[in-house]
Amino acid sequence: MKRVITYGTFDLLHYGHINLLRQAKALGDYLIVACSTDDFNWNEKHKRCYFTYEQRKTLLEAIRYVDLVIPEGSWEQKYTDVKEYHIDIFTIGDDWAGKFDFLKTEGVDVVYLPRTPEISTTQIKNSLHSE
Ligand code: C2G
Repeated sequence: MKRVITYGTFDLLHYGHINLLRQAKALGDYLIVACSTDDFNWNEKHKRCYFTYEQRKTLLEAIRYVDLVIPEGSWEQKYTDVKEYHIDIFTIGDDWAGKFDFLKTEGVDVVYLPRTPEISTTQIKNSLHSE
């Protein structure tokens, strides 16, 4: 039973997120998604989400590839998460390539997946504003 984890905000859920989650699940048998809390988004990523954490969590839990959603409240929790959830593979989009290689020292495979280039939450917001 290979256990996979990935992290993200997943605001205004779109097909780029789904592509990522489908590929993440295909790496193993069980996929955990650590969804950034509203505080973490604002304090650490300076992102103000359209949907609240609870709304984003509900959306993620409805995706067939996702087995469990947990909160992401800090950058550092990855160290403890991979132990607590017995993770075999950490994965994330390749816009983060190289940033989480330190997890290899925790005995975790690190896989950067290809990001879907033409779509982003920011782009969706901007195109809606310009209409
Ligand atoms: N993603 C993607 N293609 C897109 C947009 C996003 O593959 N067009 C991927 C990102 O690479 C990431 C995931 O979808 O793996 C979630 O993206 P975001 O919500 O933007 O997450 P991010 O702000 O990158 O947060 O600790 C890590 C952070 O929480 C990652």
